Amino acid sequence: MKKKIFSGVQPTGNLHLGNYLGAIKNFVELNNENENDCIFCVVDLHAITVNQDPRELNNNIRGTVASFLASGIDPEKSIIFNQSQVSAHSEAAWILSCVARMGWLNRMTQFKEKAGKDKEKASIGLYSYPVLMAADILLYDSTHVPVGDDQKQHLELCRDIAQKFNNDFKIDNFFKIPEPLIQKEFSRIMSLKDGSKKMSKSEVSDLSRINLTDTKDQIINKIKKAKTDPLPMPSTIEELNKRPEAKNLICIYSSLANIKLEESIKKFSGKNFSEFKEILTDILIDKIIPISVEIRKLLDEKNYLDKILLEGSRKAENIASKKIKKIHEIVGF
Ligand code: AQP
Repeated sequence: MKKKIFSGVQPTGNLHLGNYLGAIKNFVELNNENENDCIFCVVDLHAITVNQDPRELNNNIRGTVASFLASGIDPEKSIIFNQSQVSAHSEAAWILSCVARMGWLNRMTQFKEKAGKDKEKASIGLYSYPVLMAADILLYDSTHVPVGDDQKQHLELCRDIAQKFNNDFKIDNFFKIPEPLIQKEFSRIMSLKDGSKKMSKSEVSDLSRINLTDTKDQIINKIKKAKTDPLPMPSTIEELNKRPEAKNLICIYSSLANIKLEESIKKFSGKNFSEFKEILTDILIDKIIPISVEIRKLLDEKNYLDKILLEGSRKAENIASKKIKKIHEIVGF
C-alpha cells in the first residue's frame, strides 16, 4: 500500500542529534522508498506557542529546511513547506478544537512538562498544540507519522479526534486514522548532562546536546564533558538500564552505527568510558560533520531555501484546500 507520510519539526533553534536519530533519519529512509508520498513540514505555528524572537524564528525556519536537505531529504521527492503558509492548518485546528475534549487535552504530559509549575501563565496555544498537530496530519489523509517517542501521546490524541469527527458527522473514513512510526530502539535521545531529561533545543546548556551544525571541536568537547558514572562500561542490558547516562551514550553509538544495543554492550563491556568516548566521538564526527558542513553551505543560499518553501507550500495548499472545503461542507458552513 502506498504510504502517505506527514511529520513536522519546530523551527525553535538548531536541530540536534535527538531530532536526527528520533525523527529525521527515519524521514530520509521514507523519502528514499519510492512508493511513499512524503510531506515534511516546518511547524512555525507550533513554534510560537512559546515566545520567539521574530528575526530568529525567520532564520530558524530556513535553518530547519537546510537541516532537512543536508540530512538527505530530496525536495524533488518530498513536499517541504512551512505550516503558516497554508491557512487550512489554522482553520482545521479551530474546527477540530470544537471536537476534541478538555479531558483528553488535560492528560497530555508534554503540556505539563513544558508549562511547568506556572500553568496559569502558559499560552492557550501551548495547551491546544496537539489539536493543531492533529489538523496538520489529518488534512493530508496521512497514513503514517514518523515521530520520536515523546510525540506518541499526541498521535493517540490525533487518532481519537479523527474517530470522533467521523462518528459525530457519521462519515466513515473521512479522516484516515494515522499510524505512528516510532523507531523500536533509540526513539528518545537524552541530554548529555542528565540521562533523565530529553535532549532538547530549548535546554539552556549547549553542552547538553550535539547540534547538527556543531564543528568537530565542539563534538569532541561535548562528548569529553558528557556525564558518565565511575564504573566501567556495563556488561548486560539489566545493568545498562540502571545507568541512564551510560545507556544514552551507548544508544547514540548503536543508532549511528546501525547495530543492536546488545551488540554494542558486548563490544564495550568492561572498557573504560574514555576509550568508548573516543570511538563515539569518531562515529559522531563521521556522521554529523558532513551534515554540518552542508547546512552551513545551504544557509548562504537563502533564495534557494525560500524557493523550496514556496514551491512546497503551493503543493501543500493544493491538497489541504480541497480537504478543508470538504470539512466546511460536512460541518454545515
Ligand atoms: N530527544 C529526542 N529524542 C528523539 N526524538 C526527538 N525529537 C525531539 N527531541 C527528541 C523528535 O524530533 C521531531 C521534531 O521535534 P520538534 O522540534 O518538533 O519538537 P520537540 O519534540 O519539542 O523537540 P525539542 O528539541 O525538545 O524542541 P523544543 O526544545 O523547542 O521543545 C519530533 O518527531 C520529536 O519527537
